[in-house]
Amino acid sequence: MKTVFSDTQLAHAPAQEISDGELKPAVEIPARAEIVLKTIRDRNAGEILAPEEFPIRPLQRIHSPDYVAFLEGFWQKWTAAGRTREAFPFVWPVRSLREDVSVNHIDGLLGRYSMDAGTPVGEHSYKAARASADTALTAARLILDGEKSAFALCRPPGHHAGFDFFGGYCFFNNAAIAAQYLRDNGLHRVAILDVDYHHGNGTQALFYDRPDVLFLSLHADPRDEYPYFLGYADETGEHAGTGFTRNWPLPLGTDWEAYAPALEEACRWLLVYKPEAMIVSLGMDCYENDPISGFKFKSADYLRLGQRLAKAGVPTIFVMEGGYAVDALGTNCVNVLEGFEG
Ligand code: 6XA
Ligand code: ZN
Repeated sequence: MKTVFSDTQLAHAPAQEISDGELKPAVEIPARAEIVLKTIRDRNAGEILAPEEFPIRPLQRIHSPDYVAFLEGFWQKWTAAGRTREAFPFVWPVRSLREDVSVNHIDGLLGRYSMDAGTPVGEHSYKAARASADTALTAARLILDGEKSAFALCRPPGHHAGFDFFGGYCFFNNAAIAAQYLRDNGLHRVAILDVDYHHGNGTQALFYDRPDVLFLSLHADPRDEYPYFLGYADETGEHAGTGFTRNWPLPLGTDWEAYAPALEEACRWLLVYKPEAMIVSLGMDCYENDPISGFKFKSADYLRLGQRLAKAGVPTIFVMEGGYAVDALGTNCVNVLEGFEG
């Protein structure tokens, strides 16, 4: 399977993040991509290509132009305000505050365009996130050109990012951008299967009222896990999209044996929907030693995951999302890709 990746994606290199009431070393770091690349090379898991540079248009099919412009101009505004370190939002237009006002101050803008304080924004975040989206788009192009599978080694990740907000380490929703690109280039039915440990709230919301992109997600129960406010089983789509979103919230401590039946159900929905292509939002954070997660996958389970996904028989783009046990990340990720290839 071909892998797409650009060194520009390494430029987003946060030092610290806010978690557990302190500033801790960031976990969504360049070493994640580097270990995956190294493992692909060591195991001869296929060619590694640089992405094409796409114009801004495919991103703006998913994200608002003002949000994209905010990210592009962010560092200039931040430093003009005298700030020198990476940024964290801290005020949001929640219930009873106004989202329709256009604020000037960078702290207001940060809150307007984010969902959490856990996502550091730095000097190179925009260009790295653009390159990450280009990586997903290039993988989509490979599928349109007839490849049966492709791996978009995306980082920063994407599935929490919404129409006009970043969060959960995500800036541009790589999987959604790829799905929309497939739709805009002749495919009629696209499925997104999100197997990251966290619910892909951004992806779900972007396609919630649409029947042309099926969204299926297995994840830790949001009652007990980030992002807390979306990903419940009663969310099944709305308007024309009614029935085209499905969520399987699973309890903390879930292992492969407990996960597999939910995955079978999701695969049955795929079978019914008959997508022309599938995008797998591939997080490796269900792993037992993941530092921020609570599932119990073993490395061998990632081979099983790849094998099961291959049985769906659909052209597939793997888009990397989370997974923070860096030492095992390469093994777990390449296990999926090799399991898929058989
Ligand atoms: C809170 C946890 C962010 C989750 C990131 C992730 N800082 N999402 O892996 O899939
Ligand atoms: Zn995750």
